[in-house]
Amino acid sequence: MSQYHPLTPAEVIELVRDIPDFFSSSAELDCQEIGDGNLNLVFHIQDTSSGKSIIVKQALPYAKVVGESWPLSLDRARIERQALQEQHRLCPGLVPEVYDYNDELALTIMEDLSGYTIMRKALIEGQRFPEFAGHIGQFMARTLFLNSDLALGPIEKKNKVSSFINPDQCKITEDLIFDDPYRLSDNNSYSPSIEDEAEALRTDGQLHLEVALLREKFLTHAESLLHGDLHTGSIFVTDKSTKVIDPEFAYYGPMGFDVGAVISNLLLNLAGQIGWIEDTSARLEQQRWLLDTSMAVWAQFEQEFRKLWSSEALKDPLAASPGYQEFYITRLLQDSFGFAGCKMIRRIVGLSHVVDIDTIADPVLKERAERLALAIGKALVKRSRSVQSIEELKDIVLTAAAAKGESL
Ligand code: SR1
Ligand code: MG
Repeated sequence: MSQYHPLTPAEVIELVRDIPDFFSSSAELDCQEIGDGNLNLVFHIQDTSSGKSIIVKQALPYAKVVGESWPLSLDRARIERQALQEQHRLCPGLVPEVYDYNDELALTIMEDLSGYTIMRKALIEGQRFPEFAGHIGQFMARTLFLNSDLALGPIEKKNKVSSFINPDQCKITEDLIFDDPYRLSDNNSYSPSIEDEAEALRTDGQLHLEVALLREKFLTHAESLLHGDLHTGSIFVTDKSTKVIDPEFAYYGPMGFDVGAVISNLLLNLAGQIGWIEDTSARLEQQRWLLDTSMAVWAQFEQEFRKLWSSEALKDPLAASPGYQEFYITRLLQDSFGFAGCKMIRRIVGLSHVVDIDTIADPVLKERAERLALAIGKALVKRSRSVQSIEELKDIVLTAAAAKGESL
């Protein structure tokens, strides 16, 4: 079975029986393909009597969301698996465990997260997760700091950069985040009611300059091993626990790309609440929680990052230079704002949207949410190079909302 082909559920069952000490030899196994993402097959296998379960994720050699006309390298499965193992090593409670893998079949066998909910879905339902900011702040601080030049020696760092070269996935990001939204492209999709907004994105020179500078960072700043696609669909939650999955876009890039991903997805949900919570005061309360949580994500990340700087940046005497840490953190904050803005814009007019906004049934409310998300996204990009404090996030969001006639 080792030659690559997309597996059938029957083949998957055969494969997982070989994992030592997991299922008993007499177990009745049920296997369902449950993948609802853009790129891969995901199989859920369960022992029907004990309930014990496991996940098998297999990469397809093309983008499932588009079809075989968009080929993708299967090496991304190896990259995803190695990134998962690395993230699990650094944050064992925040990442599922990898049990086994087969690089030829482009598959990873890992811990099942039944009992968890996809964060995006939970946020749409109006749930809140008080522990989330602390968990994700710690995940990002540890994975980003400890894989950067601040913590690694020069040879180890370059070896890591080379094993996480991920060209096909990076090209998807370049095209879908930094290119398509700002030009006419067959990849784009949005309803005709916001054609004026799409047209404005294509003609806004000030915005284009900022996006060009952010794209340059994405292409050239190999600061750390990123998750690369850290949206709320890649995060599983319960009241007390958070697990980060799906790092198939992992590569060495600018740290703010991950931080911005988390913030942007909370703010996309904030905009989407226009269409989800009818009662005004309940909606405002949820939106305030989302804004406060976006700021708390940064605060928790910054706190943990600074702690690591004090305890771990020992290999680099220059890391203690006066002012360096402040400069580094401020630049990281600015990058996070800029990438957050780019990620909001692409989810409204680009190829791949978010259900937080896309599945709002009332077209009028959906359009209001889209316009609010675009206003916040554009303001984040345009303000990114001058931002000095996370407090400015509140001002950006409230000002953009007021300009669109939305009270927050
Ligand atoms: C063709 S893949 C589209 C998007 O799905 C992934 O989650 C990434 O965000 C990518 O940009
Ligand atoms: Mg994904």
